[in-house]
Amino acid sequence: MSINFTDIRAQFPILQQTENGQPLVYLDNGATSQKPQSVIDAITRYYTSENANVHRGVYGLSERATDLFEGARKKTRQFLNASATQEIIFTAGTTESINLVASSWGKQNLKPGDEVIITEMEHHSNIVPWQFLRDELGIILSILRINDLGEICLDDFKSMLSSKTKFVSIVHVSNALGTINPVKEMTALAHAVGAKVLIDGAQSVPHLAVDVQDIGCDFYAFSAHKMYGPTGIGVLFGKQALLEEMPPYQGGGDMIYSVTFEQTKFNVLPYKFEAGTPNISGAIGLGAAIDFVQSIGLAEIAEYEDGLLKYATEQLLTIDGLRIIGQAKHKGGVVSFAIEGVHPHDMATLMDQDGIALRASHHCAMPVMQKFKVPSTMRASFGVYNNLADIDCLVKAIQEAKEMLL
Ligand code: 7TS
Repeated sequence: MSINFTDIRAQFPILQQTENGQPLVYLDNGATSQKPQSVIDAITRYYTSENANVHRGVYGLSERATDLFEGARKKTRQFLNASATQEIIFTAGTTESINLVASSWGKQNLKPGDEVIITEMEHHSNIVPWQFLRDELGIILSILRINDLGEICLDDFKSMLSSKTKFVSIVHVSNALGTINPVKEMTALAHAVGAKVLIDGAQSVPHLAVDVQDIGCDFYAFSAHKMYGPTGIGVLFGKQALLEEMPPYQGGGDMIYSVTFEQTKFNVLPYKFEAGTPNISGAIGLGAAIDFVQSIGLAEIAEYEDGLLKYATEQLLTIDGLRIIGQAKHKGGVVSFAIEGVHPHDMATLMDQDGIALRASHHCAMPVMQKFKVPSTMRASFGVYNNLADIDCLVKAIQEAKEMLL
């Protein structure tokens, strides 16, 4: 099915503006996506006529705000196909979701000598929290290496797993390489040795359909701002039985059932993990973002963006000296590349003059840069409003910039 692009693009006010006198070509969706009018409107409407704190007031306004907030949780449950709303914890984003699991589940369940496995293609937010635990608890942090195409090998993974492996934390779609990992197979393999599994879905939820029950993972983390929603809000899905056993991550209001100076009884799920006034407008914006992607259809989005990826790959490879970093068989809409003799930052600066937002960075995945022996790469990452003309524009601008720089 083909998406009507002009319509989708027209829903994003920012894409109507110019940058440096040129129409904005936004190709940094891996960092954050732009927001459609429906998301902006939902947040504005909340602050204009629905604002009150949630779960507290018995007056109508607070009840309406609570309904909207909890309505967003219901949408998120359905979006991930989780089995209960108790399994949906609102966090500040993927980073906080992973830190929550490392801190709460990790400290309760891991002891010296236990092993946590991550892959070589993780974002720093799925490396550093586990290093904290390694240094604090004396656990072993093992790295599943990737091949020169930027893929993991399931046989390598199988051979690493043992009764010492207690936790596996893996990225679903790599932000630096675009690789889509076989998370369902990896989850089954990890479960076979009794390990729990977290999937970092920051780069997957906007681009492909995710079903946490089908994957079978114990935890799934994502951020709203990469899927057309606001910043400062994200989700941790966790299996209810595990979340029930885990201690709270932070203490404060809303996460308690009763408090005396001697003892505090904690609230039920999901509130046990949501201390303090939550990001109400953020959750409402996330709900609107879910409505937005579902109105198009995740399968349609995945197919459309795959077309963009294939076209971009083909066109970029016509540029002399350009090397694509990350050539996995299964890839999401991310193309990382290096051009012989060109510093990525110089290129991105020149792109900006043409109104093109192109990322030049280590993409918070420094070990990936180390593996491919580059300090950084240029990265074009696609969203549902990008089109072939954006890619043509990018390729033409790179050709011109290359002539200036070399
Ligand atoms: N995991 C992955 C795979 C990511 O791509 C990112 C952010 C995060 C976790 C962290 O998400 P946050 O919302 O908590 O910050 N990735 C990027 C990027 O590629 N460019 O800027 C941020």
